[in-house]
Amino acid sequence: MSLNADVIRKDFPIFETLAHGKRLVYLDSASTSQKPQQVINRMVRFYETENANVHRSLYELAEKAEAAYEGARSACAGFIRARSDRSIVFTRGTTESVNLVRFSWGRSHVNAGDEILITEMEHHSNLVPWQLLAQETGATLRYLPITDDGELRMDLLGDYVTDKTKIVAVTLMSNVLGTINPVRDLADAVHAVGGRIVVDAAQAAPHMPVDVGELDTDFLAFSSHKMCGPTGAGVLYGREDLLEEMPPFHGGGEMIREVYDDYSTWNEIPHKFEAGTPNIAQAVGMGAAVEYLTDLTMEAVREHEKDIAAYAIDRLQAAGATVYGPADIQGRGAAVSFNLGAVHPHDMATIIDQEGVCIRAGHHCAQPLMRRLGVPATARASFYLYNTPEDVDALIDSLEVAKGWFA
Ligand code: 7TS
Repeated sequence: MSLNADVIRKDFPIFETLAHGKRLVYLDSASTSQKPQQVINRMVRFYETENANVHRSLYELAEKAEAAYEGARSACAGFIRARSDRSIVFTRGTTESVNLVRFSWGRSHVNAGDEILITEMEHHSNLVPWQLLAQETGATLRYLPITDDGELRMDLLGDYVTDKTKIVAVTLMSNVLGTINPVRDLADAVHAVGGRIVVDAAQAAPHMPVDVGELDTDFLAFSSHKMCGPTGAGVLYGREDLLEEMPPFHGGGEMIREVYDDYSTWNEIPHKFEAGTPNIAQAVGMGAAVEYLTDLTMEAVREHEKDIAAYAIDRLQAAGATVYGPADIQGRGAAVSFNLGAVHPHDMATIIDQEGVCIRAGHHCAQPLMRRLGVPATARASFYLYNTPEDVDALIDSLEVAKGWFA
């Protein structure tokens, strides 16, 4: 089954707006996606007819709010094929999910002399938390290198996963290179030495089917706002037995069972990790986004993006751009980073904005990766289910305008 992006676009009201009087060509979905009317309507309906706090009250309205909130949790569990809703902790997004693992699992399991393994292509939010954990525990942070094509050096795994490795933290899909990583092989390697794996699925969950059982991952993080949902919501998936034995992250209301003057006992999972009033409407909106994507099927989303990314890469290369990341479309997603001769990515993004084209330029929160690629910055066009070949053509036309400025 394939997607009809022209039809899908009609679900997204933002595409009725113009950019500098021109058709809006939104190529920055790796930063944040646009939102369909179905998700917007679901949040409005929540506030108009179901709004109350969750897990506290015995009246009917609060039961409606709770059903909406917990329904979203079930939708998220189904989306990543988790066996139980108890594995789904709501957070503010990927960054908070990774930090939850850092503070809760990390501080109780990582000690001086241990090793934490990440990769050269991590986003800062799956890098800085581990750098901080290493600094506070005396553990060593190691980086699995990448090839010039932007693939992990899996041939070096034997040197990098050792009997000291406590955590491997890796992205399933790179936000800069688009690379889809062989996460299952990393999981098998770290499990063989008794360590745990944390998967950053911020870019993968919106764009391809994800199955936590197939990946055999211990933890997996993703953000609602990159997958048609609102900001302020996200998920930490954790294996139930690990979440059970982990200490709380934040302390406060909701996460306790009994509180005495000098100690407290904890609520059951996942509520142990959801202190205070959560982002209820955002979680409900995220549930609606999951339903929206599930109706289309993630297989169809992935197929559409393979087509559009392949077309974009062809046209960019024909226009003289250097495109980063794997050449084979089977091994990559639709975030396409590139540089075009002497045109600085920031100048390019500013010039093509005048043509209605939105791309991101900079280090993409991956400064160590930029150093590895030997560039200060790249331009990045990232595609999603609502992008069409017409958008690619508009990008290429706008790049010709940018080239003209520097000719
Ligand atoms: N991990 C990856 C791979 C990401 O691409 C991002 C955000 C994050 C983690 C952090 O997600 P957050 O929702 O907690 O902020 N990436 C980008 C990007 O590529 N451009 O802007 C944000």
